[in-house]
Amino acid sequence: MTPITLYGSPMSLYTGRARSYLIKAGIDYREEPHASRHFYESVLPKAGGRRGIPTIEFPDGTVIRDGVAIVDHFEERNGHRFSPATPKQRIVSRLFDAIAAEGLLRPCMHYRWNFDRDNQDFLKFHFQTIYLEDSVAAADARMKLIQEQVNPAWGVLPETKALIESLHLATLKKMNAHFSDHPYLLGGKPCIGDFGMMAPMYGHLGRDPAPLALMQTHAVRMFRWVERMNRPEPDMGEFGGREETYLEGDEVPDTLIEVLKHFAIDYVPETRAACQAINDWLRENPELATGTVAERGIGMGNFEIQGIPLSTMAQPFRFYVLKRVQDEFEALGEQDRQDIADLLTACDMSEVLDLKLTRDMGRANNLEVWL
Ligand SMILES: N[C@@H](CCC(=O)N[C@@H](CS)C(=O)NCC(=O)O)C(=O)O
Repeated sequence: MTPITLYGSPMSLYTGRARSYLIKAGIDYREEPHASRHFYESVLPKAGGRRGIPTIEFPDGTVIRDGVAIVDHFEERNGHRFSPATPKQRIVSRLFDAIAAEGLLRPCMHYRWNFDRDNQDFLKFHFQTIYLEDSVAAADARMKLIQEQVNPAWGVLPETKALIESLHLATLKKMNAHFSDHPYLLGGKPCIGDFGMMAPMYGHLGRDPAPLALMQTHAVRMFRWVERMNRPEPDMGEFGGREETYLEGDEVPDTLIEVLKHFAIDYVPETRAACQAINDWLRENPELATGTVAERGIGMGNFEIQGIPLSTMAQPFRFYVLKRVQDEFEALGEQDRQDIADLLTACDMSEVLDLKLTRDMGRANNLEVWL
């Protein structure tokens, strides 16, 4: 059978999630840069005109843009192979996906862009590969734009450096403790949350020279998880005879609760602030037609973490992914909901069930739209 094409880049955050899924699901694919004539002429128009990666193309020419939609497509086709069946594990899997892919951009950008000596040549090469024409100048312009405009909008500033670094070192420590006991988040098999975690933890934090060295030095068991997630076999020999299954009895290990509690420090206040900023905007724009494309950022959310003030771009997509956790929760019976509420309280995360946009989002023509 002809393989599918994955348009992506080794350095890309979101390609890391889709690639790992394709590998673990045993789907035959070939990865290419989104810089060919074919991409611009045939793929881009079908991707809603948004030149984002990951985007996949099937041999029949069908295109799916967006990592969440790509994973959804294959989960649907393979009987939800990487979605746990029990309530707590289902919620935790989706919650990791939501936090990891949308809530860890600050360390990703800080460790990529603020370590010039270690990362510069490496990044230049990679940025040049994503342009077809005038690639040196195009890469320079893109890198400048990210450093001058994107990073500040995501709260990567000199005054947040110490905070970002202390939070990331604690992330490494806590995840390392978890992956010392378990090969994957929920046992002997990856779940949707593992794939989400590959977004920040591979392309940026587990591959760029400076943060990779940090992970290898401080979190070797976590580094092994990153490797494992990019291999088709279970690759968990050091755990000796582990079954390729999720933990029994809907168990969520304490080590994972510790990780979520740590993520809550940053994720909860930022999500609360973004929710308010986007809902304010929605209130001011009641005439927005159904099907209007949801922009990547809508205004700024203001909040504090450990006494440090931050102002960051409020992203509707954060809620597009978080809503999946909330929908999962609302579909459960009363007892399960109570158990989940207790679990989330233990993680300092109970608020995430209530942080909702006043308008839902859907997808049309491979773009996120307001419903
Ligand atoms: N929601 C998308 C986000 C994809 C995305 O933003 N990808 C980045 C690279 S990692 C990109 O293409 N950025 C370029 C752009 O948005 O123009 C997903 O989950 O796949």
